[in-house]
Amino acid sequence: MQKTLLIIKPDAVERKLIGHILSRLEQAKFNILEMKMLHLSPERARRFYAVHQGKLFLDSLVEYMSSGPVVAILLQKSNAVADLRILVGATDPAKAAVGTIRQEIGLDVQQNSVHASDSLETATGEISFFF
Ligand code: IDP
Ligand code: MG
Repeated sequence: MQKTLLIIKPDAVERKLIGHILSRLEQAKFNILEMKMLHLSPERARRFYAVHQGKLFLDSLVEYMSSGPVVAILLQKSNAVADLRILVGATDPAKAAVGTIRQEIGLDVQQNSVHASDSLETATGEISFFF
């Protein structure tokens, strides 16, 4: 069993999609181990996205991720990291596969409703960032 992290981003919390996303996760057989709602400060959001230092979209991303509450969710499943990335879909909702969460509810390449850890190593770091 692997662990991974999903974040419900501010656009999805604002649109009352928390329950919908939890339901998608449970339908896909993820175990929800821990869950926390919080409002990231710009400083903390910037630390979370430190890997994107230097990217043109970073300032805008930090502003968006600290614009309202998010929900951090610790998930467990066999092959959890890769399976969650598949369920979440491509970064740009317009390019995400049919049936993925981002294709279904994402607004645009920035406001794409959810974050998912991209490797086992990243997952470990991101889980300890929140839990
Ligand atoms: P990922 O979330 O699919 O792993 P990353 O490339 O790691 O995508 O980017 C992190 C987040 O930054 C994305 O989920 C999205 O919110 C935002 N982002 C990525 N690329 C762009 C862009 O080109 N314009 C605006 N925001 C972007
Ligand atoms: Mg990423």
